[in-house]
Amino acid sequence: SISMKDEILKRILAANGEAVSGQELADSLGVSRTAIWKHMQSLQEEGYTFETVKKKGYVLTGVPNSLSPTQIELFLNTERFGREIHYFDVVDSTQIIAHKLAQEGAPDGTIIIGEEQTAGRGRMARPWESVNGTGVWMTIIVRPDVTPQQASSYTLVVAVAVTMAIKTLYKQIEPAIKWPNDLLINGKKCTGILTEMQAEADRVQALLVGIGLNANQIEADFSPDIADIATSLRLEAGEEINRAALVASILQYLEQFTELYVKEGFASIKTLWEQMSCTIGQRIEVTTLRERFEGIASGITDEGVLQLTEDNGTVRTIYAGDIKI
Ligand code: BT5
Repeated sequence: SISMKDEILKRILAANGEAVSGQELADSLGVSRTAIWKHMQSLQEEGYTFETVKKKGYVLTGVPNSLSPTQIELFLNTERFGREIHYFDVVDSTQIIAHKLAQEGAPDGTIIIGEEQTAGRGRMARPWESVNGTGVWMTIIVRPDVTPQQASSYTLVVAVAVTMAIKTLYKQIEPAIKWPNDLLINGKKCTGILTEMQAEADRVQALLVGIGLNANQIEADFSPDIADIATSLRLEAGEEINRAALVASILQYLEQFTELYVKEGFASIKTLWEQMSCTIGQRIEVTTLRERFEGIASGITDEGVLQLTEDNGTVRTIYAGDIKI
């Protein structure tokens, strides 16, 4: 079971380089010595390395740079978000798996993570580059008690949560939110969000919140298509990113903000969003499915709708689209 393995790992980590004996672990956890040994084998398969000191026990010598449930649970501080984890080495798209799991009744806060995606996607079926082991390619199944119409602003809530997590862990960088679903650092995209929905006419059954976050890529990891527009946290922060800690922090902020959003609507998060946004006040070009507008991004409504003031003074409300700053 995951929790026993986590407990063993936690105790070995807490020992801070001192040896922890298998017998001691078995006694204090109330399981057999063989059970402990099996869990140690399984941890080794996940990439943890140990030195066994004769007669003394195990010393942890290395942790994997992975997003395995064990790694995430080490940092996780939430009630529901991330408490059910589906973890894969390779997937087509975590969105596809999430759709299926949501239909089968997966609980609120279930997450799906792939180390690599072969068909990662953005909005309108655009491709999303998801190189093996470098980023966070995750979908969260969220079941908020809101109407489909209200849910359209949820992407903005996610953007605030991810920004908070990044800022908290890496004080030297500050992402800016580009409406509706991008986080930029120094003008380059480090995160994209894709929110899909399963709903009835008046009730959301599930939101499938895809987060694509570039964590440890170096320049050579980006294809020529996006080399000029993409960046990673590592490139900007100048240090290796602990993806598991980052995922745990994103989940914690998202759980908090989602609660607020369900109780009080997007209006309760709007001020934070405005502070983090690089869109408001800028001259922008908006492309929607059918039209193109140009003007000043003059504000965001309590419903999360973007307002654009054209040069002739006409105010347009933009529900969805792409903007160029
Ligand atoms: C997005 O779409 O930005 C939403 C991306 C969501 C990806 C996550 S990963 C987990 C989950 N599973 C999935 O299959 N998807 C979600 P959009 O705003 O349409 O932007 C797409 C555009 O971003 C592409 O056309 C490229 O120009 C650019 N792009 C592609 N991969 C990128 C990357 N790794 N980093 C930065 N930009 C990228």
